[in-house]
Formats: sequence, structure tokens, C-alpha cells
Amino acid sequence: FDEQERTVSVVGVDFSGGQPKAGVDQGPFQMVQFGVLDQIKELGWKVNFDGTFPNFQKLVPTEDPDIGRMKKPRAVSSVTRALADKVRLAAQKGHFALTLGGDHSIAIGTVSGTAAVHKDLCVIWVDAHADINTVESTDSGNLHGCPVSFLMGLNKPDVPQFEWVQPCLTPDRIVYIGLRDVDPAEKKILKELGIKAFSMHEVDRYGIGKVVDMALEHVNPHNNRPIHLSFDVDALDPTVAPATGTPVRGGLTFREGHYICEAIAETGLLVAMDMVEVNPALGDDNGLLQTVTVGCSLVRCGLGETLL
Ligand code: B3U
Ligand code: MN
Ligand code: MN
Repeated sequence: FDEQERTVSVVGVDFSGGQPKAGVDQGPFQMVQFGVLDQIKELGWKVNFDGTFPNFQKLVPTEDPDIGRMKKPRAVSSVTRALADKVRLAAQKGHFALTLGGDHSIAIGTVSGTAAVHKDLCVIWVDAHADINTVESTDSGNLHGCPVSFLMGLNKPDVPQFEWVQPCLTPDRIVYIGLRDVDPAEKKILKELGIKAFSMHEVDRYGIGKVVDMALEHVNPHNNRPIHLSFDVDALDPTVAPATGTPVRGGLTFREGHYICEAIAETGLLVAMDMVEVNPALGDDNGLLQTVTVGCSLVRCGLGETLL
């Protein structure tokens, strides 16, 4: 980015239809209310924010019966499709695309949007979950467990409602950090496609510094690919980020989460970041404040905040 003209386009996605728990649609509102936009400005960015809430909720149809195993397919499709356009336009202007979720199904839109502009894009997916179920392998039917399968084109062509999605990711251009709750069908997909994943086991073994080095080396061997960081707050340990829909014990520490964002920002190659699954309706007031606070500080690190 041009040092003088660094602009962040922020999109708040008030959407929860990729999973069953209400409240995650309030995540963006809470992070904005907490001051994330001013904090980003203090880091020297210009901020472009379309702050009309409800923003995406109005695209959600009243009737949305299951299709096969998929729950709320029309809602997820129309929201992610509109979001893909917004993110693509931001990327076309040369802006950093910051998306505040919302549940993780919205990454169908964000990654589609950045990949349409940055042809050589790679994705770093930080999550307790692999989110790579296909529309046939998903047990829950919740589409926040499926975005990666859409982005990689793992579903049969022309999944109803999702015909618009262009596969834009290959197995060598995505890497996971933080996994610890992966379905058997997902393990099979990861293995068969040879997708690199650093689970909590590898974080324990090598330490976060080495894990991030190895992750970057894998998706970005020549340090020239633009990076999209999709950060699910449930990657963090529930003691650090309790207000999320599917907390899983044994997650990243506060510093490990921040280190990931700092080290990726340091590459100078980060072009987009998603901060998703912050659900202010879950947990007590303290847990909510803790989770919103950590969501905002991870975003700041992704945008270049350093300790010194
Ligand atoms: N893999 C399970 C559980 C899950 C995925 N993502 C979250 N939970 N947050 C599923 O529903 O596909
Ligand atoms: Mn996720
Ligand atoms: Mn998750």
C-alpha cells in the first residue's frame, strides 16, 4: 500500500444465519461501539465505513426452508453475494478490506471478493474448526461450517442458491492455525487434498513463532502473494474469548492470537482480514467485554499495531 493513502474499508456484517445462535449479528455493532474505527485511525489509516445497521439483515428472506442438509441457504447466499461485491469494490480501490462478522459463513463472500481482485491470493484461516464441510458431509447443516468447501470448489457444481460462487482457492493457498475440533469427514478432506494445518498440537510442539513461520512459508514461499486473514475468535481459548457460539477448550492464548496477527501484518502482504463469531449475546457482561476487546485488539494488530 501507498504509505500516504492507506485506507481501510470496513464492512460490518450483521448476520447470524450460518449458525443457529442469535446475537452474532450484533458483533460488528459492538466492536464499532467499542471504538475499533477510531483505534484504526490512530494507527494512521483512513477509514471508509458504511455504518448503516441493519446492513445485511434486510437481505434475509422470511421463508428459507432447508435445501438438502443446508440450513438457511437463501439467506447465506444473498448475504455473502452482496458482501463479495462490497469487498471486491474495496479491493479494487486498493483498500484494505476489513470485515466484522457475523458468523463465519460470510467468508464465502469476503474471500470471493478479495480473490477476484488479488489473483495470487492466499488465505490464513485461524479457527478451532476447519469449516471445510461440504454440503453433503455437514452433520449440522450450519453453513458456517462449510465456507472453505465453497471457496475451493469441493461441492458438486451448481449447489442450489450458490451457483454464483467461483472456486478461488487451491489446496496450496490455504493454511490453518488453531484447529482442535475437526469432523471426521473434514479430516478426510484435509488429508486427501494435502491441506496444511497447524492444529493446537503443532502450536504446543513448535511454539507459535515457528508455526507462523511455517504457515507463511507454506502459502507464501516467495513472499509475494497477497494474504487474506480469516480470524474466527473461537480459535482463542474460551477463557480469553468466551462470547462465541462454539467455544472449544484448549485454544490459543491471548498472546498467541495477537502474535499471529502481528507477524502476518509484518509481512506487508496482508490485504484483507475478517474478524468473525464474536457473539455479544453469549456469556456474562465480563465475558462479552473481554471478547469484544480482544476482537478489536486482534484487528489493530492485523493493521500494524506493535508493542514497541
Ligand atoms: N464442524 C461442525 C462444527 C463447527 C464448525 N464451525 C463451527 N462449529 N463454529 C459443523 O457444524 O460443521
Ligand atoms: Mn470458523
Ligand atoms: Mn470456529
